[in-house]
Amino acid sequence: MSYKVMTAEEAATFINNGDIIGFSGFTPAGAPKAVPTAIAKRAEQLHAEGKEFKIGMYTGASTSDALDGALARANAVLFRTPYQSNKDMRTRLNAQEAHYFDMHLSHEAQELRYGFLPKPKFAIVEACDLTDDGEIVPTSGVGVVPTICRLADKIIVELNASAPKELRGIHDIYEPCDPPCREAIPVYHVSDRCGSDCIKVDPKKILCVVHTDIPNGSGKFAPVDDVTAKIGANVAKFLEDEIHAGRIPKEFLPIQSGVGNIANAVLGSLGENPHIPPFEMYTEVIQDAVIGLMKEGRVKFASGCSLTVSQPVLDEVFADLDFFKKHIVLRPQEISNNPEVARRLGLITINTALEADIFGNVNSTHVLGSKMMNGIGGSCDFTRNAYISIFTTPSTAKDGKISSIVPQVSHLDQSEHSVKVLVTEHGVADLRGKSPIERAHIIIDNCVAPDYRDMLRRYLESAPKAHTPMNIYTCFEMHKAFAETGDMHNAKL
Ligand code: 0RQ
Repeated sequence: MSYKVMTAEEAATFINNGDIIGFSGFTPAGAPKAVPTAIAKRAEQLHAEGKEFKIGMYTGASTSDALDGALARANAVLFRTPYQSNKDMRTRLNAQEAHYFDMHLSHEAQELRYGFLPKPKFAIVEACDLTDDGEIVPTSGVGVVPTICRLADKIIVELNASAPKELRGIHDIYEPCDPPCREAIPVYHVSDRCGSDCIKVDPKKILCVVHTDIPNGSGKFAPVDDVTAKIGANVAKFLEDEIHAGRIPKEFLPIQSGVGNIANAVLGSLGENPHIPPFEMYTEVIQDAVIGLMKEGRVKFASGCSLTVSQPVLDEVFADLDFFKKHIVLRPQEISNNPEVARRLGLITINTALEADIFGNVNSTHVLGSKMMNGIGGSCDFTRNAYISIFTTPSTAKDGKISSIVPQVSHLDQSEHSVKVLVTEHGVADLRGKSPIERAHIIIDNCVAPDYRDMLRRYLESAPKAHTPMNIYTCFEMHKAFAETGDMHNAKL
């Protein structure tokens, strides 16, 4: 290979205070690990010498502790976009020590190209293969890598031996032209391919190659418990009834499923339901449950942006690439989350709310309206353009001291106009074609935890009669009670 080979520490010396870096990957999958950790060490050394050192960071979505965690702990983050889910990064953002713009994942690449976001100076990308003529083959996650490689002045490649070169062929790399020249994205079926199997860059832009063999280190999912199992069963029963009612075609429609434990459990329930035919996924993160269902023939094909699976499951995929390359395609997030494609394919979208209100508005991001949890990720990309959009949430959090359903969401991510169905362990609220007052009654009766129902009914009665009844004096009483006493049961409603 004709590229300069360096250690991660040597590569990190290219990065200076104020530099803007685009990182590959999507979740820990496909994100570089050695160089970001070395940059964090460099930051700590420079800080110890009294020098300033912070970088601007673009990623596909969340990353690993070796990237987000290390840089956050080193206080080396100037700004961060579009999504994160790391404990230490979350602490920095909420302490206002790093700026964060939480944005729709499908928008990131085009906003970079449009010049709405400052251009990255460096792209630091993980690859399973790299050729002398500048072909970069990503590993298990794609994210925003085609765009950052094209826009960056220089590229540092982490060549990761833990991901086999034979992954080539699983990716479909496509970047649309920008308006006024954009054309239809030619994905008409979940398994359609419209791009290339690698990212092509000018080899002269490749600054150096760093060899690693660090695995993704994606965590395990929490085992399915009683609550998540009931949520999953409720979603599956709802979809089964929709097929019987003729509102979902018998051959079914592709599923998009969000991140986290609940999403993973819901998917498991869908797979187990004998009345739901084998299905396809058009989603962004392919989680453990999908791979299990694929082996059983319950998931026919999955299009995603990353393989966000636990290490044993990733090892299984790598061990049988002949099978999985026929059943999986990994795309850039601009395509996996594309509104045009989502609406064309007719996706059934299933995402998770932190809290919802009695009218169907959803907050997926902010605890008590102010503390950032993760970000919207791709949830709005899919929800707004779904065939049918479903939100799931356990009816309570923190041992029942928080009701996930409140009079008024403390922060709004998905509006009542986009949320069609709300599901908790207690039941399903089908909000389609319902007025705000009808929605309020259905949500309270079907989804709210029994011990919070009367409180919410009293709230609704206390609100002046109007199209969307709202008592501006008491709509945050439940949040206030939690902030003051640690328990929403103490709300004065
Ligand atoms: O707290 O971590 O201290 O235990 O929130 O909640 O129930 O474990 O749920 O792992 O599925 O995550 C919305 C955050 C749910 C995620 C969210 C507390 C609760 C717990 C986590 P602990 P659970 P999950 C496309 C889709 C936005 C992005 C998205 C998410 C912690 O799904 O980030 O949808 N979604 N992307 O105790 C205070 C409440 C709470 C609460 C729960 N009302 N108030 N805390 N918690 N409800 C994919 C991508 O974009 C990559």
